[in-house]
Amino acid sequence: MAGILSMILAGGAGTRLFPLTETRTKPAVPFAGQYRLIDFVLNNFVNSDLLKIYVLTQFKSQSLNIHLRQAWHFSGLTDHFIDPIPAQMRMGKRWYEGTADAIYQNLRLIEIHQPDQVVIFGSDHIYKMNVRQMTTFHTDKEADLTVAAIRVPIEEAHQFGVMEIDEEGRLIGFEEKPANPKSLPGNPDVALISMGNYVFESEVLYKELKADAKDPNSSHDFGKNIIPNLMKNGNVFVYDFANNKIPGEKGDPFYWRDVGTIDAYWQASMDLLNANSEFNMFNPKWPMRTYHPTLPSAQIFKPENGEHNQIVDSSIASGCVVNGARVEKSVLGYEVTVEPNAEVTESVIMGNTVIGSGCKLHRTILDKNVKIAPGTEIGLDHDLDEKRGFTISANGIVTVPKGTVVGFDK
Ligand code: ADQ
Ligand code: ADP
Repeated sequence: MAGILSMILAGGAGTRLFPLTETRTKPAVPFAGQYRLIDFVLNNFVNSDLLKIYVLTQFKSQSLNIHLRQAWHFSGLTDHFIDPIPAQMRMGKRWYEGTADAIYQNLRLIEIHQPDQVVIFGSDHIYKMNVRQMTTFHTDKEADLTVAAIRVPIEEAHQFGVMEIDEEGRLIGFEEKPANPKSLPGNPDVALISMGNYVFESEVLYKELKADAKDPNSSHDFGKNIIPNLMKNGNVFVYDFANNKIPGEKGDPFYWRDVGTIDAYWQASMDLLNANSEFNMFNPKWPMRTYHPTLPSAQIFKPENGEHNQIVDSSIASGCVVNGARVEKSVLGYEVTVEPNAEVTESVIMGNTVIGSGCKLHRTILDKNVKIAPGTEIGLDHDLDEKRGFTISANGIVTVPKGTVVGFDK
């Protein structure tokens, strides 16, 4: 049956997010307590009623695969699926070389389904998008390729594909990660950039990928090769994210964050902790699905010594116990215990962690399975944190790797 086939690129190594990506691929990095990064794009597809989805994986995909099975597996109708596809070296003894090569090596899947269009999205961003509005725009324009676009401050534009369009929205200029990005006409402070989300006519995609595979000078990447080539010879349009409408949305509908670095990841985590958060997780017309383990509700106890809890502007997942502690502007993922007199401020605690009594954690990310001895301080003395082997970001966020035990005698 013809229609739309969706392919999600989920193979990113995420080197700039190290050490959070030491044991797992970037789309599997936990976020906002109960979620993983890939949940955001998958919710976009499912809420847009696009339910034929392949998730292309490559590096360290074990925890992503398990998450997909636990959170996103459905059975019944055989033409509705969310299937992880591991890299399988179908085109020779090599892993995926670039994003276009990841799709090229899986062209067989497109042949099987014979869709009219193939929708290809990345999986590293926090945003909501009604993907159907983009595919409708693509069909109305009779485009070969449509690229989703958003405006960003000019100083951030060098990290992205920077685009120029004509009055009709046709792509007339594209530079992947330029040193000197072009601004929007009449607006020197802002650039129009690619969100890394594409809608292709199947036949065009097929032809372009076959030709690209033969080019020995290509990096086999959508941003570096396929888009600039097709722009010269084809009908390429730009879908402006500012036109996207989410039903019932109360937050900033154009919130979009690339959480590619520790600082961006931390900031996006903090963004969720306002009563009027820019990114609204509470829209019943746009449910945010994920995996929910069998855990009791979070418990806030007053311990016997009478310490009081002080919890403000925070997000606390199931299985947590806060025992007479201060938790401010922080995310506690599944199964975090915070003991009496501890202080956790502006921090992200991913889960399965004990923070001992009297600890102080400030602007710190604890990956999963960390144990902190009573009285330990993290995030207050960066020299000490560095000596302990923790990572300090440009903006001073301390990240403690998965499974670290801090402060206990060896
Ligand atoms: P980048 O941010 O550099 O640029 P890239 O590393 O190409 O993005 O990753 C795009 C997506 O593909 C991510 O979801 C990633 O996980 C996945 N991916 C990366 N390598 C992969 C591989 N080998 N196999 C499978 N999946 C892989 C892109 C565009 C820019 C655009 C930004 C927006 O090239 O033009 O501006 O995304 O963030
Ligand atoms: P992450 O730190 O990314 O959450 P985990 O090690 O917790 O990674 O693994 C994620 C998921 O995979 C969890 O549901 C966990 O129970 C499961 N898991 C991890 N390793 C294995 C394994 N070897 N066999 C079965 N399940 C596993």
